Amino acid sequence: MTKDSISTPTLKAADSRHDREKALLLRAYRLMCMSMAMTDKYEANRSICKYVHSTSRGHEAIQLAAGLLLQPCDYVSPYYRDDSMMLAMGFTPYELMLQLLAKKDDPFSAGRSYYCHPSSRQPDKPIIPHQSSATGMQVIPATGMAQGIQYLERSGLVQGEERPVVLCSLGDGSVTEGEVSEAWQFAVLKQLPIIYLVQDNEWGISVSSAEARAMDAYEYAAGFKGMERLRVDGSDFEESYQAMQTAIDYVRSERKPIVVHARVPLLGHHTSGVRKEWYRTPENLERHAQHDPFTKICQRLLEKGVQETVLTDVKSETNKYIASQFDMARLADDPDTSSVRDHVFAPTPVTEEQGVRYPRGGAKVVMVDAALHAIEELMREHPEAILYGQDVGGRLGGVFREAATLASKFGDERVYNTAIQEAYIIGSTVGLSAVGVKPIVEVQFADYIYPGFNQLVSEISKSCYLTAGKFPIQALIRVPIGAYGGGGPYHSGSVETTLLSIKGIKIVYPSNAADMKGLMKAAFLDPNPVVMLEHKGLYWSKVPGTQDAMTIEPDSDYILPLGKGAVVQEGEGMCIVTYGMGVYWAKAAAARYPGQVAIIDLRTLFPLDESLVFETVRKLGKCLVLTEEQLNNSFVVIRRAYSTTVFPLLGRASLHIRCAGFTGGTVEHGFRATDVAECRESSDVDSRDTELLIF
Ligand SMILES: Cc1ncc(C[n+]2csc(CCOP(=O)(O)OP(=O)(O)O)c2C)c(N)n1
Repeated sequence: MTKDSISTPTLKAADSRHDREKALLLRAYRLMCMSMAMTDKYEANRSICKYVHSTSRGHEAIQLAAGLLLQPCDYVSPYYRDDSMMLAMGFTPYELMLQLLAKKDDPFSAGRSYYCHPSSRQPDKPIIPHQSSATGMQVIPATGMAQGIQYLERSGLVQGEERPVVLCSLGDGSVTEGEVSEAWQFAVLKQLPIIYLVQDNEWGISVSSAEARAMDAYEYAAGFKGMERLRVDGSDFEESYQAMQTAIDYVRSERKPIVVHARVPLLGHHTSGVRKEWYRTPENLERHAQHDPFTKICQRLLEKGVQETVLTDVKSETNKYIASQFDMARLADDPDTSSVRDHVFAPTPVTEEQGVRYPRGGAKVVMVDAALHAIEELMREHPEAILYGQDVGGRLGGVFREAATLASKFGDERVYNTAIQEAYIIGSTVGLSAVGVKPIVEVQFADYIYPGFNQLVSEISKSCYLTAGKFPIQALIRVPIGAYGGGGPYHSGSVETTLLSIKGIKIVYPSNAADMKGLMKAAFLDPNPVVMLEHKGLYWSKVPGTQDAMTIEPDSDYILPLGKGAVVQEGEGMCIVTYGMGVYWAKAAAARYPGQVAIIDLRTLFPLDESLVFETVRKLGKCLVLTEEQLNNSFVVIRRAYSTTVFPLLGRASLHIRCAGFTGGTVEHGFRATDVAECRESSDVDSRDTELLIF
């Protein structure tokens, strides 16, 4: 083991500890036998294993050391090769096999996910949030857990002596992912209590370390000032145990980050589906075999005076035990297919509109302030709520002043700037949510949500479903959106269709101040991830025709559930279904036809108020869908629910209109608001029994 600056007593030095060490070695040996027997069992039964799987063969020593040293108060993000670590933390082979075979009682995902993709809230073990298959992507959520723990400790929201650490485990191949860098930057900047354990077997899949990197993880970590580092031979159990003890003690006492770089051989296949002999030479396999942790641990036990017969007895007992566990798991119930739709979302407590929307004598408020006041009231009531993002801290309070004054009211520990790292901003909410902090984060412009999209898709949206409801992600993600004030191609974008393609998140798009405040409250109280799209052109009602976005400010108790649209105005002849800025374009167009045009403001794009839309369309027979999105591939056209389910019944025309680049009263290209009405007239003339798409 080499180390930067930490000093510890050596394990082998103290004779008085001889028996304890022998017992520990024997314990590790037994677990190693178990995990090896599992690898063999799975290999022999590949045809009945539901998905591809990886096992820890070759990585056992470092994983067992880590798993044995973690405490129930700790948090862990194991990766797909960490089955030995899982055994050492106390999970049974049977539990792991239930996931391998996609069984109903799989304690991690109820049969929904691959082998060794754990998640757990068992009280006698470390907490494990959702683990995805995306290599390296767990580093941001895991760092978010350490960020949350630090906040809870510093704000006095946790009592007691426990000082939890976070262990984030990953392969060497994943360290080259850009998101690892965002997480490490944040961890060293904030000095978070986290151990990054990199298991370096010198392979990605078939990509060798020589092809993939100019430096290993230990060398790379040197660039992150403030990151402590350890190197260890991860095939030697005693050395691994000592290194992990050192690392865990350091983080538990110093509350600072550390990278442990463990060199390990890869003795098994990459996965059951990608076989080692396809891409590794006999020489390479032989070189790795020389570092087999099993050979090493046997050797050490013999040196310590353990009889060889004891070792062979343990091995054969373990083989029998694993065989019986596998037989049991194989016979366990498969999931009930009726449960396949369960757990996409956790139930929300907010189902009804509550509180006073328009208090008597109340003052009018612009939308941006309605949002600000909602956040302020939430943060006052919930000390576990924090707000962060680019420029939202005290100096500026957001580029739209949408978070102005919050840092001075709640302090820099609760409201702060982050670097330009959208992946971290979004993905860290997974970790914060797992430790019980309620994050409100901001992406500065909708156009820049894309670097965070991976976290939204790979980690956030799937967490509730793939943990069978154990880890819904409570995350409120504020995103200023839309065309306003000459923003141009990178500051005016609409992203709702792209967001709507993600199953497992909710999307809110208010069009006025009262809705903004009520929906912001519901979004925060929702246990699921909610993206709040906030139109920049409506923030101050400065765009001509958007004065109605200013409303009387609702009382602090006002909450508006997600998924309920509003009838903005009644009309007899047709309806316009829209949201956000579209509401004001619709009103302007409809003014030419008094009493004729009903306008529906969707307010939430997912969940969608389908019953309101369908009832209105059924009643009026003509519908126009209006959006600010770009011309091609908007959800209003992709989603043909209205035309396929409603219009065929009526034999009437449906009309989808999309206005691109419209910046409130002026025309960049595309339509003027009045074009909407003109299109309506043309549909009366010649579009009976057809669906008309107008570009
Ligand atoms: C983001 C992402 N890209 C690609 C893959 C496909 N993939 C699965 S494992 C793997 C190699 C990972 O290597 P490493 O991190 O060193 O872990 P090891 O399997 O060697 O333990 C790749 C490329 C993935 N799962 N996720």
